Formats: sequence, C-alpha cells, structure tokens
Amino acid sequence: MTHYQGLIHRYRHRLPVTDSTPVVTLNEGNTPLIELLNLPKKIGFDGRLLVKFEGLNPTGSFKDRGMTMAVTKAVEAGSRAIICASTGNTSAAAAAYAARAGITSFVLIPDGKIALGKLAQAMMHGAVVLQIQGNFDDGMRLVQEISSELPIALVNSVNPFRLQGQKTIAFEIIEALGEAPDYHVLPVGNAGNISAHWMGYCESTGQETAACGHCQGHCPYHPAQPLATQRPIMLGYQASGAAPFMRGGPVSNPDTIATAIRIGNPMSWPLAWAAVRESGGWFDECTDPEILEAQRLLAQTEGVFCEPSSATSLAGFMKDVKGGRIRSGATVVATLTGHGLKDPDTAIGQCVQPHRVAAERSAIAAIIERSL
Ligand code: AN7
Repeated sequence: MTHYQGLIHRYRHRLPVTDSTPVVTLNEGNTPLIELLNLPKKIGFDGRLLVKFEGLNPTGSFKDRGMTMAVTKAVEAGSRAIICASTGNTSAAAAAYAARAGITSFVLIPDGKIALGKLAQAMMHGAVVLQIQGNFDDGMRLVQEISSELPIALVNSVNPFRLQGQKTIAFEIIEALGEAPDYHVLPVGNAGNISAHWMGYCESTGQETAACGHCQGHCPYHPAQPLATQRPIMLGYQASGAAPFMRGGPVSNPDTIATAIRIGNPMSWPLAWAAVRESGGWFDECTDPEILEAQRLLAQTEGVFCEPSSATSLAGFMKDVKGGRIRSGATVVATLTGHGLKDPDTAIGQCVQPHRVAAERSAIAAIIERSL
C-alpha cells in the first residue's frame, strides 16, 4: 500500500517500534500547516505565522499522535485494557484507539467539566466512562495507583510512548518549512506536549535534551544527518486560572473555560521547564476573555475553528507581540491542539445568536439588506 498510513509507518525509523510491532493506527498525523493571511496584519505582526491544525487528526486532537504509540506498545506487551485520566481529549483518543485494537478502555473524567463532543466520543467508542467527583489532578493520582495494582496499561503522558508519538509533529513542521521555525507557541496543561515538541526538534538537529534522559532509552532515534539547523524558542501559554508554571508550583483549584487545560499539577513539570529553559523561551498566561477573543478572531478572520484551549497559543502570542517580546520578521508556528467542534457550547455561548425570522422572503431580505 502506498497511501498515508499514519505516523508510526511514516517515522518508524525514529520511533521505538520493530517490524513485528502490531501497529494500531487511524492514519493520524500529516495535519495541515496553514499560513495565516489576515490575523498577522490585524495584530500588527510583520513575520510569518502558521498554524499546525491538530484538530484534523482522526479524533480531533493532537492526542492521536501519542495514543497510536501508547496503544500499539500496550498491545505489543499483551495488555487487554488501558486506563487514563482526562480533561476530555485523551479519553476520546484512548477510547477510539482501544476500539480499533479490540481492547477495553477505562477513562476518568471530571464530573461536568469536559466539553460535550469529547464525552460523546468516549461514550460512542465504548469506553467505560467514570465521571469522578474531583478534577483532572485527582483522576491522575487515581489512575496511577490503579494501574500499578491491576493489569491495565496507563496511557496518560507519563507513559513515555505518548511523548514519542507526539514528537512527530516537529518532524512534519520541519519537512513543511525546510527548517525549524524561529518560535513555536502552544498551550500547556499537563505539559506533555511542549516536552514532546522539544524532543522532536532536538532530535531533528541532532542535539540532546533533558527529555532524552526520561524516555527510558527510546530516543537513540536521531536521524543520521540533522534535518534542521536551528531549534525554535518555545513559548508555553496557560490559562490564568490554571497556571502552575506561572505560580511556581501546583495550583489546588484550577479553573478556566478552556477545560482541556484545567490542570493544576502537571506531570511533565521538569521536562516542560527544560524545553523552555534550553530554548531560551518562557511561560505566560492568558485570561479566559483573552482566550475566547483569540478563538473568535481566528475563526472569523481565517476560517479556522479550534477549541478554546488551543486558542490559548494565539492569545499568548498576541500578548507577546503587543509587549514587543517577539522578534520582528520571525517565522512562528502555533499548535492548534484540538478542533472547535469539540466544544459547541462554549462556541455558541460567545457568538452573535441566529436571527429568528419568519419563513418569508420579505423578512429575510430585510435582514440581509441590513447586514450587507
Ligand atoms: C486541546 O485530554 O490533558 O500540556 O486529558 O486537550 O500536553 O497536557 C488535554 C490537554 C492542550 C494540553 N490543548 O496539552 C487531556 C488533556 C488541548 C488539550 C492540551 C490539552 P498538555
């Protein structure tokens, strides 16, 4: 077969798999890198701004990159069940890849605090859904305890195979641009993704990173020749109500409308700090109104609909452009981590509501004339 078959097939020489590994894939990865044409002008940025639209993965988020690896390795090791805690997207991906593999998935989600589309996905793919009376951090603690006692594979990003899959985003960006960008901006929740991006960029330039020391020996996968000459400056943005990296330690009652990143005690704390420190970058935070504003601006000026958490990358970037912290003329890539359709409630709640109008030509024409 010659058609695209997912990131494990595409990058098998740079991932911890062998020819006999039973690959579980939904053809994830290979997402579009879209250059923004209108938004940069609007915010007064004179460089290039491109978005890597991870919302176009099979379950609508970047989690599919990690989940193809985690479930593949779980099946290879003989697991019949997987478990995760999730703010929504991990549970959707875990449920889908478990269905694909024919194994059982258990997902712990915070009661009432996950977007509707994600809940629908976990249920539809047949996961055993446990809505806990607690937040993501409580769920994370519980799944670590349970997976250490029962024969169930833990597929949160503390599983090193998750980051191995997610690092492939950097490979795709370098291939598309012919070089790494000057800056890479992304939202930070549990902090696995920023760590994985950095691992991918470091491997592509042949450089070592703290992440190598934590992936259980699975990153001697540097290509023979470096594929890029530079690594980007990594900028990680959090929601103000859930910003442990800004507070210097865990936050006990995280809250934000961007429910995907409603996380107070990120698991990849040291790796994320290493990414920011080694790249000369920084963390910053955005308020909920700033996040929603960025989500709307992107949707309405570029036709790209991401979920609120994903828009945190643009909200933060816009703030840093305004503050003069971004070099003039730079090439910037923003990861849009999930699709806007995941969270229809938040989208509908912040937009101009539909006109309610009689099914009559004159009434409709009147509204059109007013809006032209
Ligand atoms: C859309 O699904 O943690 O910093 O349990 O869904 O790697 O955690 C989701 C995280 C950003 C943050 N954007 O990434 C989960 C979960 C979206 C997300 C993040 C998430 P990390």
